[in-house]
Amino acid sequence: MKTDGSRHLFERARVRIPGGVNSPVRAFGSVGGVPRFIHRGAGCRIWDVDGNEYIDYVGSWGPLILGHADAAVLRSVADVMARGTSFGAPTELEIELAEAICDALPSLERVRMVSSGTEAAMSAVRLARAATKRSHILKFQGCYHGHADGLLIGAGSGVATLGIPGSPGVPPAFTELTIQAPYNDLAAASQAFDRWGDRIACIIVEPVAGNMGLVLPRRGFLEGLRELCDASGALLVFDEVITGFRVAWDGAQGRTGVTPDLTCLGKIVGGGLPAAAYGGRAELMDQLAPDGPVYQAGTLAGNPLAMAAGLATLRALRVPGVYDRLEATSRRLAEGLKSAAREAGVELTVVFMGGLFGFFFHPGPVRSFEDAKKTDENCFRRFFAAMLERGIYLAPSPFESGFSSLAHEPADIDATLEAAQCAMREVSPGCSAAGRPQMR
Ligand code: KE4
Repeated sequence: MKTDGSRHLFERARVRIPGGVNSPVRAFGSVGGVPRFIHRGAGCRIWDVDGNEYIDYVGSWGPLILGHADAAVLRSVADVMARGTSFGAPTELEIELAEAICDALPSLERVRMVSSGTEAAMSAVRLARAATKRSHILKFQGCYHGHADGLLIGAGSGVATLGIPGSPGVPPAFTELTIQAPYNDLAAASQAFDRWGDRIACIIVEPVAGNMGLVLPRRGFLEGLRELCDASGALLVFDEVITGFRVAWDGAQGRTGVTPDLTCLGKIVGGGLPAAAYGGRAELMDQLAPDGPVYQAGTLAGNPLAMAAGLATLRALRVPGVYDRLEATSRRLAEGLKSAAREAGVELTVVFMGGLFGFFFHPGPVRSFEDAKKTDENCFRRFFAAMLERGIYLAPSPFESGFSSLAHEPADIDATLEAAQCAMREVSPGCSAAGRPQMR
């Protein structure tokens, strides 16, 4: 596959942009090779600067659930853009999107727009601390809530421990108020409350975890977190930046029946433009400035273009059968990958829910970050390269999820699974059934 154009652009990018990218995962560090510089996208496909075509399962990491350059989204953005791009003053579009979000998620009486999922999670945590007058928060290993200092926590041990900085530049003092426990480990979460209970302001959790590969909540896990919060006066924050409007119209909270006190949203609500949100009951959200004392602000929060793209996207998702269709696509992908692996003698664990799918080169089950780290990363790297060579663009890391869209037609899935059968056969000699590379 010709990649000279991407290679030259990557070299040029590195002169002025750290690592040549504006977000680390795009540099292909986990998989090697030349990150593809994209020229254009349409539907479920993208084309790089060398003219190579790919069926895309990243979709800008989740926002493009309708596919690239969706006509209705582009039309909405163009109509709004003709009247100006941003005012730093309220617009009716912000009200319309807030009303649409609150209609979809009954646990949200109020919602505040921000410009990234990081801002949404950071602000929700600040609000939870203010509302409870408590200092500590509990998160789970392998869950990612953006790069705010107090949420950038190093991989922890098998029990509930106070966080250690996950990045240079984050002083220990900034993470000592963050408790971390293994995902799906209710006992560890309970121990955290035994130890820090009346100091815990909130639990923040991905109700379906999409940042360690795709890991589903075990039966009773989310319900147990709800009970721990109710018993202690802590708030339950669902980070639905990935799952919101992706696993169901009413998100993971709708699918699981567990109601959080605050919800973070992102990605799809901006329809591919920079927008995210957080919301919850009025008695919590009304504590935010300007009505309340809890400060949070943003120059481009509620930007009209992003509101237009988000509204057009939600309008297209509010059609009966959309999520059945999305889940059927994800199911076909997951099951097709599973059978391709089986035919090639490779052990693969597959997961899917709504417009999300994931796979691990590991016999499974995968219920935590510790489990996920047992995936055969070498096998993933070679499988990723083999699929990319065949025009299939997967997430360039074993610890991310796959994103299906309404633009992925059956013929695209057929093509993907045909490529997967060849790729699995190609990589199988180095991937053993136990998920460990055989002695070569
Ligand atoms: P952003 O600040 O990147 O908009 O959102 C942060 C965030 C918050 N919560 C969850 C559950 C998330 O998945 C994210 C960001 N997701 C990653 C992909 N795993 C974005 C891709 C990237 O970092 O480039």
